[in-house]
Amino acid sequence: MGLWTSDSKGAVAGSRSAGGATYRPGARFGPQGVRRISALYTPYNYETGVDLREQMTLCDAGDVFAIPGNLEKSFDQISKGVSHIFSSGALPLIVGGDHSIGYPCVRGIAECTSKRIGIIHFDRHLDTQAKDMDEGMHPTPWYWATNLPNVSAKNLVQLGIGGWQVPRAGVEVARDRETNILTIDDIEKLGLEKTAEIALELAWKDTDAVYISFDVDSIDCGFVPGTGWPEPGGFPPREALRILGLVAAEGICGLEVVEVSPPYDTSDITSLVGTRIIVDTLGSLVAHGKLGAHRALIDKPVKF
Ligand SMILES: [Mn+2]
Repeated sequence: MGLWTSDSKGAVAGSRSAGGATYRPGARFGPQGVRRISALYTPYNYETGVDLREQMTLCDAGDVFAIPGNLEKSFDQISKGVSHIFSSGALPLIVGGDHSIGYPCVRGIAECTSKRIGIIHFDRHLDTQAKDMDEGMHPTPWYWATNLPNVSAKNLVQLGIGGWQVPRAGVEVARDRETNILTIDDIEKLGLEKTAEIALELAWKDTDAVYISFDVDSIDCGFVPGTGWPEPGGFPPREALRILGLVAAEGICGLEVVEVSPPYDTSDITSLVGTRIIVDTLGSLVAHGKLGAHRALIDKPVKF
């Protein structure tokens, strides 16, 4: 790692950590897939008129090395990388890796600030149980992240949850801790704008920053075959991107895109969705004047 410069406003870092996947592997190649297909894109968005190249220096900080078979050491590596990027003033944009990285990514930011952080989480799965297979696998990140002193489960907003892959152990924790869950059915009834409004209200209630975690499996598996736990019935990509743009408009302290698994992908379309999540978030931050706002949070910079 370490390719970014002090004047950069955004740093993309990959995480090869994929030891938290419980069945279908391959998310360690997610950063490669997103990098490869990102060659299709220009920095300019026609609908909004935003040209990212005019607004920011975007730097690829390389991959965080994970230690195969050792989740805790991998998590330490990831938190160090994220806190280093965040402390530099750059906005961390993390490409996973499986969803177990949600915990060390949020921890890396939370350690650099005394401020309180909310989380907006796109997923078909709750990911709130303490352990899976007796380890902190990919259904567990929010159990651990909401144990952090400045991250409350009451500011965790979980969008798109549903289907037949939500372990009941996670349901119990989500209810006990009072996370905020909107299923696909809820969102269909509320509409996209109202959903975003509710998500912002809950994630920002008594907090100073919001982190976005985007699991690509929140999108209907017909559009994202390259993922660990595909599940029919999720968001159409257009609707997920619309909500994402609306919630990013208030500013973020970091973004992660997880569970892109290129070995299962077809024509790189899942990696392409992953790329859109990053550029659409950046486009919204630029359009709403929120790029760089996260720097006000840094009051405990981490030095290595
Ligand atoms: Mn998921």
